[in-house]
Amino acid sequence: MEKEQHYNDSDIQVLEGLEAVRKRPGMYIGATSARGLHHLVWEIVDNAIDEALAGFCDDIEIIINKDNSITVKDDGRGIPTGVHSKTKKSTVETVYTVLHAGGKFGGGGYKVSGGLHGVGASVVNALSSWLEVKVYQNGSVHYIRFENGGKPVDELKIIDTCSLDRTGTTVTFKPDPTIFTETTEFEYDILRTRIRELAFLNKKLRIILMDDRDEPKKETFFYEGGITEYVEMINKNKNAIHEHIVYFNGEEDDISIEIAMQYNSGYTSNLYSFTNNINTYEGGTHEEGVRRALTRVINNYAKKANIIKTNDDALSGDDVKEGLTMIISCKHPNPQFEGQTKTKLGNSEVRKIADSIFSEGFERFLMENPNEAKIIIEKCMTAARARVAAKKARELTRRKTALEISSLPGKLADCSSKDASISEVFIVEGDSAGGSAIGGRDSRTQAILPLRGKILNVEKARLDRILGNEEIRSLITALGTGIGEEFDITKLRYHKVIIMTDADVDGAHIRTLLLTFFYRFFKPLVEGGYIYIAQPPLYGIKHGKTIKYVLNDQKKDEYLATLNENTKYEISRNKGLGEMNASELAETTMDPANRYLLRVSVDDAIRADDVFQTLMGEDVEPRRQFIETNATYVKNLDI
Ligand code: TSJ
Repeated sequence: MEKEQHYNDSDIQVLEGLEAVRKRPGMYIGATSARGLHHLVWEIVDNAIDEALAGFCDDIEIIINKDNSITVKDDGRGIPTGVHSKTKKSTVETVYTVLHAGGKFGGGGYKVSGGLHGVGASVVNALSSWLEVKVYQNGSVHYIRFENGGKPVDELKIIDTCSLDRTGTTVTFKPDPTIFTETTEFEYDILRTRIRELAFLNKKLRIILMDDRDEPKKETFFYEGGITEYVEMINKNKNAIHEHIVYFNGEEDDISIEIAMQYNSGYTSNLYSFTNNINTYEGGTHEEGVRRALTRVINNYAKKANIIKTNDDALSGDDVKEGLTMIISCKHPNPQFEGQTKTKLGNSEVRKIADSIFSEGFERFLMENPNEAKIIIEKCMTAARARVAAKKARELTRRKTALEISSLPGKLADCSSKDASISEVFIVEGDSAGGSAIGGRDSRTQAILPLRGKILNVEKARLDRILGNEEIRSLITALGTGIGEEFDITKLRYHKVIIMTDADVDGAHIRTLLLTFFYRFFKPLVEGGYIYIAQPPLYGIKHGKTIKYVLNDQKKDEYLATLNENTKYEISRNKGLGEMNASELAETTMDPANRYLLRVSVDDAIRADDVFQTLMGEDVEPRRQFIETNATYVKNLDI
């Protein structure tokens, strides 16, 4: 009864707002998959980061609790606890119940971070079974709890005292399983990757991540050097070719730009840009400004040093980024995000600011460090020579395809459909798995491409050698899009490109190699969501004459619970796809009606690149460590 007395007209309006979020969660957090689930955490963490950027918070703690609820804690000023003039309720309650209210309270804040849609706390509340807030302020602990998708149980109340110097906000929420039907289980590594990134991007901010579930974990992320340390980490398993990590920063019209860079002996570039802590995967004006300046400054230096004599010898944008690891971080009070995934910075004024901050700093660096300058220029000149050689190699492959018109690779068992939108290709390791897959496929829409052994380590080879590799060439021709300048997504022959490897470390390794290859050479396919990972079952449960294959531990437990108590059974861990016969493979892994496919995102590809570096880099030590931590699975890995 008491509860009902709280509700008046404006309450009803508010609840309708949150109801809209529950009706169409995808509109607010992108999806209700694992990705959307983790997005909830970022919506809350962003608020704490804002408080840190405003200069009032040094420590943030994120805890995955035993029940898969999440706690986010900061030591900032605490959300204002007074009555809000518009809603006549506490600001805390307002922030959590009015759409788009987040961050706009109290004023004076420099709102720079922001989630996918920047909608904040009320959306998280709407999509949670329950959510609790504690605000520590002026010696009091203020508390409010919401239940059933954002309904306040009571108004904001003081429940305790605390020491006067204790301030901050603590939020705990439990995602609603009726909304997140795929999963409500948080993945430590997903949270870890982004939290570490946030710590790199906001130097001197300390972020602690804890996992209180079965395997307790605790890690602290704190980087005095910010993005300089980020570059150092990326290059850790590569060979840096010059000593200093070059760092520049500057600010103009409230727009600040930071750049850190270092060349390594590899052939690919690792260039990541951010605006207000958001990864601008699609680049934009900050990136364009820096790239333009990099090419110009290096060419000018090489001309002055008489290394380049004519304009024909000028270095291209690709030449100067070979082996370059670079992070660009921009903070902008009013960013315009454009592009297909809204991850491209559009503000045109940033181009010139980024250009001038980078070129002034880099010119001076080259002047003051002639030895490092020489190493860098030489690296770029070598890249330019390789570019000319690669062009010749590519012309060769092109002429060949022109002659043999539709020369699909012999190993490809193509599907009969020519409609790419319903066609899929399974990339499988080895001929025996290939045989099972061919036997089990629906030949109308499913093509099979068996690869022999491991594909080339693209990190260690230049384009001319990569194009010379047979496995890679069959992959490229099977996909149909061409590569590099010729890439044309409309020629893609299958809209699902499915990596199907064994459920063991060897399989994971090959999957990683393929993901890295796709990320490096077919990025639009990764960005467009065309790349998938098949999930072969992890276990076989044999009882009597039947064998039931199950995807993972959870499904195993679920299935065992359905068996009679005295039923005898045997569990085998599936080692290879080849161990299943064609119909078993089809039923568990390939048939669209039963299978589980994972769609690969750019984040996954970046993480794969990380693992890849660990496994394939020059350094033995990190590889040894990786194998030690994953020792239980590493039986077949030949090192
Ligand atoms: F919004 C939220 F609930 F998601 C959330 C907010 C979650 C977490 C973990 C922290 C926060 C938060 C908000 N931390 N710190 C603040 N700060 C303010 O809201 C605040 C305090 C004072 C003033 C002021 O001008 O006096 C302004 C602001 C924005």
